[in-house]
Amino acid sequence: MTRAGLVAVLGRPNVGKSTLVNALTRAKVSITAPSPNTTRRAVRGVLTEGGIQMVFVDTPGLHRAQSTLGHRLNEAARHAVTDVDAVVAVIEAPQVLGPGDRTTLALLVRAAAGAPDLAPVVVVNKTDRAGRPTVVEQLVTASRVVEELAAAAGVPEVASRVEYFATAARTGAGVEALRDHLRAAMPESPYLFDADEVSDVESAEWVAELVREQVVRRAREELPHAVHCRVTELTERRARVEIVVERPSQRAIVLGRGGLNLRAIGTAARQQLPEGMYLELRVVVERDWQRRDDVLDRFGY
Ligand SMILES: Nc1nc2c(ncn2[C@@H]2O[C@H](COP(=O)(O)OP(=O)(O)OP(=O)(O)O)[C@@H](O)[C@H]2O)c(=O)[nH]1
Ligand SMILES: [Mg+2]
Repeated sequence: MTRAGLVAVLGRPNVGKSTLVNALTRAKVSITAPSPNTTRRAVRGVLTEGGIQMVFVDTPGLHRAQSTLGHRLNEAARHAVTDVDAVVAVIEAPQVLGPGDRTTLALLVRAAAGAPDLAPVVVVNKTDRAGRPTVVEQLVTASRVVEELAAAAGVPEVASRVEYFATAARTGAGVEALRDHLRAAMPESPYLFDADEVSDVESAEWVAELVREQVVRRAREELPHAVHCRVTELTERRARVEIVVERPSQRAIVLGRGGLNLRAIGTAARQQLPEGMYLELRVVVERDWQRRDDVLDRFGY
């Protein structure tokens, strides 16, 4: 009998959830960037090895939503913890534990309380950016907060089920130990995905995501939030992608002087596409799309 299960990865924006899911699956299944709210839907990354399949659910960062899009992102993350076999709450070592981290740990406790077989895990990530004492302190603080939250929720016994790991997703440190622990938590089950699948992201969506990753990595402040990418044509030889922004001034930023920024975006994205594929980019303005339910529905958020 094979074993298979779902592992939801939660945390506030920018703690390294997507980087961690990529490291755990040993593939690039989710885009990453230094700005918050990079992940916009629950992306599933699959690892099948030795008769055991793990499906990691990367989620949008939990945050104080300021737009309709933001509310939908939080909703997607909260929804991802239902019916899973393990929940990984990610916090980061170099930052003081804040309200977003508490929300994350509270969700972990709640998910574990409702499911006695669920494996609850806390990961302190970015250990490469903090000294050993800081990492240890963060682990201790997290476990104290988990105890408080579990006691307050009337389920103090849940705290003793939580396991703690420290990782540097970017370098891979600690990832193997975490993967081994999660693998052991997978129940007997048929596979949930075909054994050779690595993610649930369709090729058209992936091309759009690779473009958005490059736009966001080159942008600052509010621009990353204002960008949506969609594929308008996709064949084996060519992809056309529209970069949607909210205002003409943002269009100018994405284009850059003489279109240089857009060209750099295209070059970097194309390097990750199949050899010889032609990529055509266009920047279009759709006013205030982040706040409009009709547009969000159309964009699939
Ligand atoms: N130094 C260091 N940086 C990391 C590590 N893990 C992730 N990062 C960086 O942190 C930034 C955010 O990483 P993501 O994986 O996109 O974070 P996320 O939690 O998925 O963010 P959202 O999707 O916005 O919620 C990127 O610049 C990553 O390269 C790590 O272990 N060490
Ligand atoms: Mg992410």
